[in-house]
Amino acid sequence: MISLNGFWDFGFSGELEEYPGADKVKFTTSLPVPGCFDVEPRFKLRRGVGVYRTRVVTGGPVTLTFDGLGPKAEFFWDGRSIGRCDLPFSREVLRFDAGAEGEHTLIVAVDNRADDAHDSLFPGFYDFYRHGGIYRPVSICRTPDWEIGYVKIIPRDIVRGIADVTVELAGAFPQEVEANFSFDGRTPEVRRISGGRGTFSLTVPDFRLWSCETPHLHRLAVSAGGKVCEKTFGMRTVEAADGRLLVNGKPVKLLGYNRHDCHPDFGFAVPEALVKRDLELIKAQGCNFIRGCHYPQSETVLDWCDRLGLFVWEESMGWGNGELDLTNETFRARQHEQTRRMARKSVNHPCVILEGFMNELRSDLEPGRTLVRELAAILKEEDGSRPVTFACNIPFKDISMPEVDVLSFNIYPGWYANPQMSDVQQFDAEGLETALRKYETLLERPEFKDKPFIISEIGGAALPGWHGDVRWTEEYQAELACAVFEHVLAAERCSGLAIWMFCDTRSYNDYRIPARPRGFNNKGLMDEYRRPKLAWNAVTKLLKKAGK
Ligand code: ADA
Repeated sequence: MISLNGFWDFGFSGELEEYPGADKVKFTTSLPVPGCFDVEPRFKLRRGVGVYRTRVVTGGPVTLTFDGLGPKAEFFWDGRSIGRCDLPFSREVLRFDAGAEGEHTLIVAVDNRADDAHDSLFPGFYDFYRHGGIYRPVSICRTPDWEIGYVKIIPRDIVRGIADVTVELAGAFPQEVEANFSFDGRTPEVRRISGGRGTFSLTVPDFRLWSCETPHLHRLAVSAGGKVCEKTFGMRTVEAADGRLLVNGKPVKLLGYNRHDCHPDFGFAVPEALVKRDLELIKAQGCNFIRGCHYPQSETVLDWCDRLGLFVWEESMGWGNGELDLTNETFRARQHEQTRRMARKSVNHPCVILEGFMNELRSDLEPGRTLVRELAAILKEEDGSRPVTFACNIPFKDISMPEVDVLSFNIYPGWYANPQMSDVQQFDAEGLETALRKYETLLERPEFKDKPFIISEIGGAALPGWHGDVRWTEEYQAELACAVFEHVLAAERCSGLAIWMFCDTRSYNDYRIPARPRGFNNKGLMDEYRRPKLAWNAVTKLLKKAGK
């Protein structure tokens, strides 16, 4: 496996012309991969086709892997198109014949031009900037005749330390092969794999539980016929039962933030060291949870949450999708595919305790409910060991929540107008409490009684450095955030909170996404460069006092 990360030649084909084809582009500079071209000073926030080029020495059948890019792309090998990407943030695996041994040219044409088609997974009206680039690592290898293509480890019994291990072989694999399963470098257990697939219940020797407090990780090396595949995993269980979220059989309260994996200087290609720092800040504050909004997460995020002990809600892409998207066959097929790929990619990460999709879809419509049912079924089929949810912003009108395991509300009392609080300029603690209680009456419905409940978004904006006691000031935001944390800490029926949001994130400020001064969603408790606002410090104090 060769990493193709590094500097690639780059040429920009402007926004007005038709895309001329990769071979007609002038390569004027070099840019880093992973990276987003529209954060570079020369191309800042420009729309067009960014063309990346590199040279690769190889030959014969190869497997080229992109861990995530977007919003759209086409791939060319020696000038010939070898595939497209319409699933932003998803892993793309291309298998093709690279031709004769020697030097070859790989071109990736990344398209961030306006695209509001109803089949698009990343149209321009979402409330987070549509950066163009190769967001995540790229690698290539010579395709072996066959390989251990997939290993899924599902902890089943955390008293005796038993995990169900599924192995799938890929390529021209032998019909019968002996496989060795070695945990943490110990003497292997031997099983036979017939027909390229098998599931085995195996005991993890001297296992230790994974939890937020003790994030112990184990390794499993599977080897068969000279091939090896190694995975890291954790022993822990997650259940939604009796209205509670249980991790390792014990009720947990999730406390944390929505986090966009984004930075003004790097777009969606946030360097590993910065990702690590973000997550450490959240953990050090006394929180235990992030909602990775609103797309499949990078391996960097998930690896670090595994190690640090932070719970993660991971979700496939969606943002307020309405009827025209929900009834578009291509859109639905892309949702299915992205959700399936996400589940398979993340299955062994113990940090992922909730799987979701379709943030704030029109869950009051029949096509919305059908899609929720289909996506939940895909997650159950691929994984089945984690509760499934989606963030609902219309809980009183919704018809889709009965299809999932956990109820998650995106609600904004104290910010967006609502019956209790429209026109209120100063923070009204009583109004907030009344509004929250009203939402919680929904939990008494018989079909919801046994489902855990989470506040998946809540918050208000503060312009960094803007002071006073009315909306948009740091003081107002701090009062709101503290009141919400206090409410959730005291509310028995509430299994979690993800404040909207960790830090300010680039968006737009136009007719479709108005009230985004500076072009940012300003509801971060930190600004976009991770400088704390008053609310961050106030919440830190509050959590410390609460013993977190
Ligand atoms: C929604 C949405 C977020 C963000 C938020 C806001 O609930 O899910 O992405 O746009 O509202 O700031 O209004």
